[in-house]
Amino acid sequence: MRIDIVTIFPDFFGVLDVSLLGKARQARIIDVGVHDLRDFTHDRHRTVDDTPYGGGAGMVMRPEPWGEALDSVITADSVVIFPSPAGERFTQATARELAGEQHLVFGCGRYEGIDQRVIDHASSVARVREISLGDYVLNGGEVAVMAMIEAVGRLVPGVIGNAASLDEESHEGGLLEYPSYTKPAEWRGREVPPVLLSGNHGAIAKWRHEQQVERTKRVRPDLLPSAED
Ligand code: 6GU
Repeated sequence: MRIDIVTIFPDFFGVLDVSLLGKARQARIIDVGVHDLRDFTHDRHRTVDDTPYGGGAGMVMRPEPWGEALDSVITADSVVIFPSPAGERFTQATARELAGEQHLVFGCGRYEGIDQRVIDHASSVARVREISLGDYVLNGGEVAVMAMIEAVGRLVPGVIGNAASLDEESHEGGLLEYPSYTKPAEWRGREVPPVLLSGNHGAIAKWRHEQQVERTKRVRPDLLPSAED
């Protein structure tokens, strides 16, 4: 998979060198290019924003540098993602869809957003999605894009050694994960649930499923199918 990121804060993405994604980059499973939006300006001050037409607070990102930056990375096969609190919600299903793509382009907006014509133009040359992490506001798209890249990247074949570990985690199968335990069997007076020491794989699977349902009901009832469905 190829990932291109356009941002005015390229330094944010230094963390992509470490951990699992860093290894995936070294192994060339995931190729990442980070592009400084200001490199596509032509004035002495490298201006990327201006006041909004129609008035109002804040600044809007000007279309010209965005147009040139996106022209340099987008192809007809790209999926272009604009992180935005006004976008569709990012879920594990979104991550799975994006993990199947060959080329993702992330356009990180700042200030009050990007001139709408940039999104409209990108939509005329490639598939475009405006995506939100959730119902809260971040200062810019950079941190959101980092989260999306981590969620997508770990689903790309070869990034995680043990693919089976992907099947049992929270949000795969619509339930939250069951609690996990390791040695020692007793710690500070707290014991590991005896069923996990029983060697009875049927009983263990049943207990884990019950734990998933109980935890989901308690903290995320919205994930369970409603009684009328
Ligand atoms: Cl994707 N961007 C920004 N700026 N704020 C957000 C977000 C994205 N998702 C939630 N809040």
